[in-house]
Amino acid sequence: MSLRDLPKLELHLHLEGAAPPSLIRGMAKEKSVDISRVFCEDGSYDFRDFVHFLSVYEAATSVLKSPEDYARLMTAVLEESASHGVIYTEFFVSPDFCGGSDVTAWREYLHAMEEAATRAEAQLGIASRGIVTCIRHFGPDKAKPTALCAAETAGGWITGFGMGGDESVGHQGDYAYSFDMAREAGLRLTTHAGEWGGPTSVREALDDLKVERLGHGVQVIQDLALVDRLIEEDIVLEVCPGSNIVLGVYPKWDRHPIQALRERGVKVTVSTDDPPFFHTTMTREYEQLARVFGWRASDFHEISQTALDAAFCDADTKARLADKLKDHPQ
Ligand code: MCF
Ligand code: ZN
Repeated sequence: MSLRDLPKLELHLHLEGAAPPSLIRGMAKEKSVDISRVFCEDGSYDFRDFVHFLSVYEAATSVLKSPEDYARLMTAVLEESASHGVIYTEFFVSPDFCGGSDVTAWREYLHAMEEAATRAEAQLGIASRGIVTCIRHFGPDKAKPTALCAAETAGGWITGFGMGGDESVGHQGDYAYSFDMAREAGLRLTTHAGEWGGPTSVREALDDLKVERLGHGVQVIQDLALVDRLIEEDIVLEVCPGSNIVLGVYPKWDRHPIQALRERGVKVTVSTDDPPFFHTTMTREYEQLARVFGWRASDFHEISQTALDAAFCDADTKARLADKLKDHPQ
């Protein structure tokens, strides 16, 4: 079995975080922007810890200045994902980085991204959707115009609303106004919780934001009663093991709780988060899961089915993706 060829669904991918360093370096050169501090000598992204990662992410993103830049980025990322067998991707996209959460500017960026995504689907057979994402450490007031951008562009390619960033800042419930606005606009909801914030953050995400999926969510393992609640409420985890190891949430792959969560009955999916930052790809995540936990084709098929069920896309798209999963022998 070639793990690279297995059909994959990825529910947790930050668009700028998936940017190949060569693309960002090239754009910086074209625009004479000095972002040398973003890179190591070997050309990869350079950061020390989680908080530094967030600042390097934003510095790298600062060279993306126009809708055309975002179209180039979208094309490059979808080509790379398709080369790893990905048949469906959900992107976290941030109006804060695309025109400062001004709705008119956001529509232009979104149009460019959507066109690139439609082209990639026609040429490479990879489908995608967007989750408008507010950034926690920018604070609740910044999240409101972001949620307005989400509500104004809901339907079509934008099917979800979420939150990323530094979980140690404030509480999930501080963002309830924005999540309520997005829910009323018909968007599906997810938030980063239980990456750093432990079970308390997970509980707040469920109680105060009423999300149906959790970005990471893995620290729920510290509270088995809450694990039972995730199972009862059918909450799906967007687990990004390679990201957790590089950022130091867990020290080593064999200490990662993905397998323990799965064995207890939690619905898990697998994603890369910000692949070039974490020196990973979907193939590499699969290789590590096979090596460390002995996952086989049937395990990968199960998580793909979970991702398909939890995907924020329409029934027709799901039916097409289900056919692709069925076509692949186990
Ligand atoms: O999942 C990783 C680490 N945990 C939290 N947040 C992020 C991760 N990768 C990117 N982010 C955040 C970051 O604040 O999402 C934003 C970035 O600015 C982009 S959303 C398109
Ligand atoms: Zn993330």
